[in-house]
Amino acid sequence: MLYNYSQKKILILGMGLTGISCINFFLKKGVTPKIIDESKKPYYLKKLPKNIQYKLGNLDKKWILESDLIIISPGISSFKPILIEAKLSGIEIISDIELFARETKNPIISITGTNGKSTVSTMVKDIAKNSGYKVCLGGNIGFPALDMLKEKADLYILELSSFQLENIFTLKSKIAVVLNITPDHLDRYPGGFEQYKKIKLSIYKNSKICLFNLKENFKENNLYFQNKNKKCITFGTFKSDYNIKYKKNYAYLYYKNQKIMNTKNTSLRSNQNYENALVSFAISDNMNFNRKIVINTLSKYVSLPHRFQIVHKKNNIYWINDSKSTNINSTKTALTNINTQGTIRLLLGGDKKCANFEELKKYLKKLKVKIYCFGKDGMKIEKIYQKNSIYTKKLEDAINLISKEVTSGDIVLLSPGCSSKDQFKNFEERGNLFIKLSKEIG
Ligand code: UMA
Repeated sequence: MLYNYSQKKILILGMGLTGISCINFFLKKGVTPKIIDESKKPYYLKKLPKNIQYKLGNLDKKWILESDLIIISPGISSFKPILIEAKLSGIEIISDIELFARETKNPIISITGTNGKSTVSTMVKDIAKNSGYKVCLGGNIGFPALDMLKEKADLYILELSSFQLENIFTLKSKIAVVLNITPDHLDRYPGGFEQYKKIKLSIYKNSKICLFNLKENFKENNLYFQNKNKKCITFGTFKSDYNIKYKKNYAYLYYKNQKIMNTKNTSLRSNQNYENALVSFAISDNMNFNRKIVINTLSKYVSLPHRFQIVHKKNNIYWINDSKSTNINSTKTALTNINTQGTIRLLLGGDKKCANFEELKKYLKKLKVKIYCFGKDGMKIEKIYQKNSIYTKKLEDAINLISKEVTSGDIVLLSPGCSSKDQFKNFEERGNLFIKLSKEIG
């Protein structure tokens, strides 16, 4: 179906990366939309092309209710009362991913999950590229989906957040995967974890091949899997189609009973990353990529920055940057990856997004750990482990304190379990500050 936007009154909400990509998309089609941002000084205002009408500071009711089509940025909740009112009055509200999906017939691989999305997306991108595809990766990874259209790729990979999935309707992925689902973004969803989960699972709605995690047990009662035209493949447990066997500290990836890869000669060194490689293998097999190319690419794969990255080592003290940890589950994973006789000096804090940090207590109990809390929810988080914890307002104050207390054999771990947005532009800025300070004072 060809969509015609020329007669529509189009309004874009949010002037971030997404909003600007939407403006450029419509201008290229000869349509001039309007845009609103709730901030009085949005960072990307400087990128707004001339002659675009805009409003800043609040969601202008008149502009919203007189529009025919609204494109909502992922950072803006679709559950705001004015947007519910707009929807009820028949105004179409969609995401930039929906716009993208309407524009291409080329195959799309869609990847979501609470953790591991960017790793799997980049692994699959590297494999596809080495297999000769003109491939493009976009979405939550930091490259807006609509900007991918300029690249004229023959295969698209979408990393999708729950925020983006909220307003997608016609996306037909060749392969879709939900890597895992653990509580996150609970401040955004009035219906709590169940609603978050339902939104994540909607990725399977129109997809041809559904790759799902048997551990998560969400196949049961799921309408999307009852369609006979869909192919379902599993990973995640020893019973799944794609599974992992551990022998002498190494992980072997299997398809059913057939060994497909030994991870010994790779730089992958955590259960999470073995599983990420396994999922990439499953996607690749279903894209008919050559297995030798898959093994070769995964063997050379280097982890993305800010994910359990050793950034400094001096006087037998390791400084590990895991700033991408924006929820409790990724902090738990980081803690299970650590083996030391010394003290783990764990930096936690930021915006906890209504998460329950009590869950972390049982992991902390097993370890020799001191926690240093900072940021918006730092004071609340500090209370869960009063045995050995301290609160400072800022990350830099906490690192200063650590530099005075740290001794040989210790590990300093930034795995905050929270969003960075209360004090930083994004998790990269938070991680970069940690790297800088660890080198200066560590
Ligand atoms: N804004 C409002 N009202 C709000 C919230 C935001 O007006 O209630 C305005 C802000 O003032 C700002 C603009 O909206 O000017 C920002 O829009 P946005 O928050 O949607 O951010 P973008 O720059 O468009 O980036 C978005 C994704 N951001 C979020 O989902 C929060 C990026 O994911 C994504 O890479 C980008 O689109 C391109 O597709 C980032 C992210 O933090 C990495 N994702 C979350 C995560 O991974 O946990 C989901």
